[in-house]
Amino acid sequence: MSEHALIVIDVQNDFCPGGALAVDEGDEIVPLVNELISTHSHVILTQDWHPRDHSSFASQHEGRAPFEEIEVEYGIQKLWPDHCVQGTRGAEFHAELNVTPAELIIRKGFRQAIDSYSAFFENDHTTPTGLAGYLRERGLSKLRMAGLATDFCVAYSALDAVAQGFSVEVVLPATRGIDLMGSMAEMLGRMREAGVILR
Ligand code: VGL
Ligand code: ZN
Repeated sequence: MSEHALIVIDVQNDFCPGGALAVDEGDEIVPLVNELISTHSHVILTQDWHPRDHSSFASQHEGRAPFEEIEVEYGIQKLWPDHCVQGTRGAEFHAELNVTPAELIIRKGFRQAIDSYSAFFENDHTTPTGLAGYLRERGLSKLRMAGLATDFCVAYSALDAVAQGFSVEVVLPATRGIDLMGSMAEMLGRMREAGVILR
């Protein structure tokens, strides 16, 4: 068993084919993620968990369409199709994901007015989710990440984790990206530069 804590990011129906914000081949990572889950003694899951009127939804902004950007208090916010609404099927984990061994499920994006890509901080980069404190109290300093989407929630989680002093590996074959306007290349570059190990 690996001593790394495995953090499985947002393997939820809405990010898989047929879902509201489908990532190409998002479901294809599930067997590999399950293999990682079975070889790690500490498994943490994250779950994107938005209220129905979440401010990151284009539907909440008159005249705006998904994937446009708007300016908000904490900077630029990309607008998304309604996705991962609390209590809906789209917000549930993929049915084949082996969630049983998870020690912690961390939900994010549940505040109406602020989005949260990272498992560590909301998009204002100051509101913590509590994950860093949990990991420190548990003595877990080496992290390995997999899940969806490579260039959003996985990347921002990895960047925040290194900034918080954790060592971080991202298992790329166990991730898939959205890739909007070059975001995949950009975020892979930013992760590499920050010292994230890309496997
Ligand atoms: C995500 C966009 C909006 C993700 C979540 O999990 O990468 N992307 N909400
Ligand atoms: Zn979201």
